[in-house]
Amino acid sequence: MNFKINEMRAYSKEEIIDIYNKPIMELIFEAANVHREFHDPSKIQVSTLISIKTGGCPEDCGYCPQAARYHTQIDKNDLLPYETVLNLAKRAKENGSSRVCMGAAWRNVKEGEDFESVLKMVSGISDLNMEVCCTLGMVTESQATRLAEAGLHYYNHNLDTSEEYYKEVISTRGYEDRLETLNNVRKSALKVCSGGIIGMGEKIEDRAGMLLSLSRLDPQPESVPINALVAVEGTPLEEQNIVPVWDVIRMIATTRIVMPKTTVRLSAGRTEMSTEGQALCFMAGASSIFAGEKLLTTPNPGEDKDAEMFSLLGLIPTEKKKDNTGKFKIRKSLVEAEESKKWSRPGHAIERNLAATEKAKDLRKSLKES
Ligand code: SAM
Ligand code: DTB
Ligand code: SF4
Repeated sequence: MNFKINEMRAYSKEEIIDIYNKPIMELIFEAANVHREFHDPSKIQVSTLISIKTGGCPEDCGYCPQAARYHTQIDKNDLLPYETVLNLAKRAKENGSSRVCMGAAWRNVKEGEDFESVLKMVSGISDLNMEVCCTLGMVTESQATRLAEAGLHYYNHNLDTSEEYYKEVISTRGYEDRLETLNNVRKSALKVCSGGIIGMGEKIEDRAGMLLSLSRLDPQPESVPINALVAVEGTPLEEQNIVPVWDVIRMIATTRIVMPKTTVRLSAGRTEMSTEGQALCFMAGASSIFAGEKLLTTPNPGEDKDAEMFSLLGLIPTEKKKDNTGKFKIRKSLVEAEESKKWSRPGHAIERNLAATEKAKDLRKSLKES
């Protein structure tokens, strides 16, 4: 299930701006139609965030309460113990989540004890028959592959905003670094989760620019989180106004139209939204949320409130997608098949190599389909 852009309409930035600016009822109607074509509108995917390492981050992302250089009131912690994380994941499952997303306030993943612990957590949560996602900062291709082999399904790494506005928000790493991480994730068997934030002082052009960059990734991301800025005291963006709900709805609808097959997640900012506002986001194509009292460090509507909302709106939380642990076994044999291909002498159509090439093709096909 890869969303190749050549199978879909590639929108220009101007077209994306025009979609965003459509009369709101037209926009919601159009997005709802696209949504119904590719998704079941009665289903909602529920993920729970676990902040496995909180605060003390060396980066300067202007929105982030976890950057060490800002003076925010958060409870910092080093990497949580395996048992604590597994218990939190079990609780999330009991409360109806089908996926856990582990977040770490790291610039990038470093080889060593902590990474080995994260791999063990991934494996443990995957064994609970839950989907697992991680957001750990920048990753290399080999780290992404190791995460996939441990049982990870998704890797989240956001573009956050347009390439132009990005420099106003973050200086310690560039847009191209983000794209490189997404490329590394894409080369592994992991699914790509990448989106951004609105309400950081950006223009509509920047919102469209971010959607342009995301929609031109080939394949497009399987998951796109849309966050409304949670303006946290002590960060450079502390004085930003609450994002108008209509902007969130427009952003969700536009994302749905330009990336029809992607799962659009209504992410941070829900505490500021009414049930009616969220209902319009679901109508416009959002089909996933983060559950629980807390996102990583900031508040989120609790599970009870969401259960009430789902019941009112007739939304049914989805089960975990079919188990694809086998996929990683397939991946290993794919690597073996590719290696045996490398042993071939150019021009010599040795039977074994032909067979290995065919096998690799089949395996690649089944990987794409799963
Ligand atoms: N350190 C890792 C990284 O930057 O990739 C992972 C954690 S980071 C907190 C994950 C994402 O959360 C960010 O890329 C940003 O989109 C989102 N985020 C962080 N602070 C936020 C805030 N105050 N409001 C909305 N979204 C926020
Ligand atoms: C994403 O796009 N939003 C989530 C998840 N991916 C990691 C994080 C939101 C964080 C909001 C601020 C906080 O709670 O610290
Ligand atoms: Fe660090 Fe991630 Fe926060 Fe940026 S968004 S400061 S990288 S935790």
